[in-house]
Amino acid sequence: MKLLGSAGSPYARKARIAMLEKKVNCEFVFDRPSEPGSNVPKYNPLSKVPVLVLDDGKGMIDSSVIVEYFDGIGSGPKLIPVDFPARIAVRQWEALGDGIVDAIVALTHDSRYTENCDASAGWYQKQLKKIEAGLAAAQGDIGNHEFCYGNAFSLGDICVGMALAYLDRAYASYDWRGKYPGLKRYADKLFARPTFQQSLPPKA
Ligand SMILES: N[C@@H](CCC(=O)N[C@@H](CS)C(=O)NCC(=O)O)C(=O)O
Repeated sequence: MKLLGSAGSPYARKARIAMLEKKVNCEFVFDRPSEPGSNVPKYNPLSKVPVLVLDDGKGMIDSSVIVEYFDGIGSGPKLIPVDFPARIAVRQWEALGDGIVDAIVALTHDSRYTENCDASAGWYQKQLKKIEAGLAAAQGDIGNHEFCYGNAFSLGDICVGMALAYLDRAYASYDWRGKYPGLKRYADKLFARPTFQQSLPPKA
């Protein structure tokens, strides 16, 4: 099995952290779909990463599906709880983390975006509002806890963590640690986790 992902993709990192947490025997291969010669389109008709190449040569797509697959075949504690209400709560955290990432991508990939562009412009404020409301909601709900949900690490922590880490990579001028000190406290511990360290992308 091979997990294909580009160095900067937050969704690829989400799947990679899940793979490491669940001790799945799978190789992570850097592959950028936009580059000529990329193998991604062979396995994902949408040409996006992550994509998991299974031993029978078939591709499995979307980080959410891949994480659930790793959670099913890997060892160690569940990333997605079995109990229904807990499962839905963790999936909500996944949706929040992924949604913050979507807004960061929409803001920073807009052709008008530069570090010095007009931050009062409507297109900028629209995405910034989503990012800030998402961060405020995460900070409020996490409070002083170590994890998003309950007393254990879960997929929710992977998703909120990869969103915060992606802010550092794609939107480095944004001082989320200063604005959301509760998230800084939470992330300091989360980022020190071995699987977050092992999946650190090479510098942009
Ligand atoms: N919902 C997908 C999103 C994947 C996604 O948007 N990947 C981006 C990189 S972060 C990508 O491959 N973009 C290339 C493209 O859209 O052409 C998932 O969770 O896997």
